Amino acid sequence: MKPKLNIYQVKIPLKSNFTTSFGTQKYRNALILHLQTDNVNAYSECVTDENPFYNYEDNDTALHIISKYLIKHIVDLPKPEEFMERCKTIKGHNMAKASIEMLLWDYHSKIEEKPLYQYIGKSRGYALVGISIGMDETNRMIKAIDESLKKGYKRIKVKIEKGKEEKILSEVRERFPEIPLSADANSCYSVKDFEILKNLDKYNLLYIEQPLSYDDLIYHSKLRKQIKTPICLDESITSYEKAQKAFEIGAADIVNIKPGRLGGISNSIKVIELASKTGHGVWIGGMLETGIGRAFNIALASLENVNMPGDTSPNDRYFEKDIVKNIFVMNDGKIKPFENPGIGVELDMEALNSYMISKYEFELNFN
Ligand code: OSB
Ligand code: MG
Repeated sequence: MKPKLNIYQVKIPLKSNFTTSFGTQKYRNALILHLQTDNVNAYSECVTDENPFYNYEDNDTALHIISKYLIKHIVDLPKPEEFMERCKTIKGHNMAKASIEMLLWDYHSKIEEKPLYQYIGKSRGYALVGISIGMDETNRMIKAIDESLKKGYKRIKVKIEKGKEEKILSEVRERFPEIPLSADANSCYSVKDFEILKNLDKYNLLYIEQPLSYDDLIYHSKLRKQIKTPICLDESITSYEKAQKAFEIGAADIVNIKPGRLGGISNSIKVIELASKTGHGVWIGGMLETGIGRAFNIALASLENVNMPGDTSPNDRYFEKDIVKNIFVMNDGKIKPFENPGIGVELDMEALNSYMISKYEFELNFN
C-alpha cells in the first residue's frame, strides 16, 4: 500500500464555553492528521481553529499550506528535522508545519517502537498540571477554581481582559489569597495601558501571560521594567530566535511553549533548553486539543527541563467524549504519558465519525 494521509476535520462541543479576551469558543474545530502506511498508523493535530483570532492561521490556511506545499516534502517519510529543513523557505504557517512535523515524530517513534516521551528527550516521567479557566461570571469562576484545587491542579490561570481584570482578580484573590495564580490577557492591552497593568502587582500573580500585542517584544520589555509581576510570553514566541530576543531584551521571565505555535516538537525542545539554560521559567500550554494533540503536549511537558506546571488538563476537562480511546488521568496534579509506542493513543473511530465535518485524502506519491 502506498502511504496515505487522511485529514479529518472534526467539530467537538466543549463541555463548557471557553471565553478569552479574543472571543468565546463553544467547539474544538480541529484538523486531525492520520498517516497510514503498511505497518504504522500515525496521528497528529493541527491546533488551528475556524477563526484566526489567536494568531493569523486558521483551518483553511493550514489545509492550503499542507496540501499545496508540505505534503510533497514527506513522500519518503523523512525524520522531522529533515522535513523542517526542506520547508525552511516557507515563511510562517507554524501550525500547519507543526502538524506535519509532529505526525513524523509519531511515525518515527512508532517505527522505533518507543513511547514519544522517551524518544524526544530526557523525561521525568510525568507532567505537572495547571488549569486555564475562561472568563465567566465571577461566582462561576470561583466555583471552577475551587473544584480545580480539590482535583489537585498545581496552578490556576484565569483569563482576563481590559476592563474586567480588577473585578476578576480581586474577587479571586479575596476568596483564594494564597493559591499559585496567573492571569492570561491574550494580548488585549496596549502600550497605553501600563497603569492598569501596574495596578495588578498587588494580586501577587506568578506571572501575567501575554499582556501586549500578539507579536510584540519591545513594549513587553518596556512594561517589564515598570511592573513587579513577571511576564510570561505565549503568542509572541513563534521561533527560537524570538525566544532568544525576548530573553536578551528582558521581555519575558517565562515562556509558554505550544508546539503548534513554534512549528513543532524540534523547535519547542530548542526553546525549552534555552529557557532552562538561561534560568527562565518554561511550561507547556494548550489549545483545547483533542486527545491527539494533548498526547504530544503531555510528552513534552514531562521533559526534565520543563520547570513549571502547564495547561495540559486531562481530556474530560474539555469534552464529554473525546476522539481517542486512551484518556489521561491526573493524580496529585500529575499526568503520566502513555507507554505505548509514539503518542500511545488509539482513535475512537465511532466518536471521530460522529464529529466529522470533512475528510480529505492524499496519496503520498513521488513525482
Ligand atoms: O492563550 O493559552 C492560551 C486556549 C486557546 C487559545 C489560547 C489559549 C488557550 C488556553 C487553554 O489558555 C489552554 C488549554 O487548556 O488547552
Ligand atoms: Mg496564553
